[in-house]
Amino acid sequence: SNPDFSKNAPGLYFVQMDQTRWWEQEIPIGGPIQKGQLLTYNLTELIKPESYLVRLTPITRYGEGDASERTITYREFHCSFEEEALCSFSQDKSDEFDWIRQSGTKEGTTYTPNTGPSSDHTGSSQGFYMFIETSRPRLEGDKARLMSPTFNINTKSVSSSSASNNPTYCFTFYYHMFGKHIGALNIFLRLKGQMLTDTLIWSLTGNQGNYWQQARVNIHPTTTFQVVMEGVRGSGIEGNIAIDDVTIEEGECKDSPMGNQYAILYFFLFLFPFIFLFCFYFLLFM
Ligand SMILES: [Ca+2]
Ligand SMILES: [Ca+2]
Repeated sequence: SNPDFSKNAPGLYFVQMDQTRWWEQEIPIGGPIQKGQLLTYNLTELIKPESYLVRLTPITRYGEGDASERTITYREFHCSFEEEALCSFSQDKSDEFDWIRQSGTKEGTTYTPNTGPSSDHTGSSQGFYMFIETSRPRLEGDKARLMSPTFNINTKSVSSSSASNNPTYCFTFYYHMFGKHIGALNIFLRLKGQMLTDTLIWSLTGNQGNYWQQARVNIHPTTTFQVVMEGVRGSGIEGNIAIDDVTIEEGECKDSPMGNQYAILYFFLFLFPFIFLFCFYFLLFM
């Protein structure tokens, strides 16, 4: 007999590996569901461990069905702001204004000419990014803070030779700061110990040109942490600051792969005349 989900909701249980506690959530189902229908559900309250064990139990009118389990592992956080859920980034409520999610096409948004990117970091005008709108009623010095989801530190990955006992993470993002009234972009590491402490880990002020650039910062959180991205309004309306493609990865920041490609290219361009001369010499005189 076909299970009937219409009366009850499947139960979703998940456990953070290395911890013993199960969280339990009920997934609300709007109406009867069809065979083969894809249901999606976002787990939002997670703090980042190495992996989760997720168990899904259907609850039908006849009782609980067979549960299925799956382990979900991830080591890297990446947010390109393509989804409205913002990868569980959240807006600070104690500041003056909010970051806005927008694509290069800027449909349905107010737009100050000559500032703000025409495409997201990937070059797509359909791609989304986050930005601060600095036209009225914003005033100089107004701040908008965007807070990352909360991450657990992975104490197991620490090498024994390391002097400190805390793992290193590489935090990267792309920024676009173009306009004559650009204020500042400040990045804080927020430690969520017994007290909240914010430490400034990166800051840039003023016009940086009409293109996306990447910032890379090694961070050394000692406890559960968030990264807070703060845009500060400058002296006028041409000061939209945009960000995109935020990542947090275990380990130290590496050189960008682009840099390495250029290094290899320059190496061969440098060698080419010598190779050419050698071949020429070989053909003529050997
Ligand atoms: Ca994007
Ligand atoms: Ca805000």
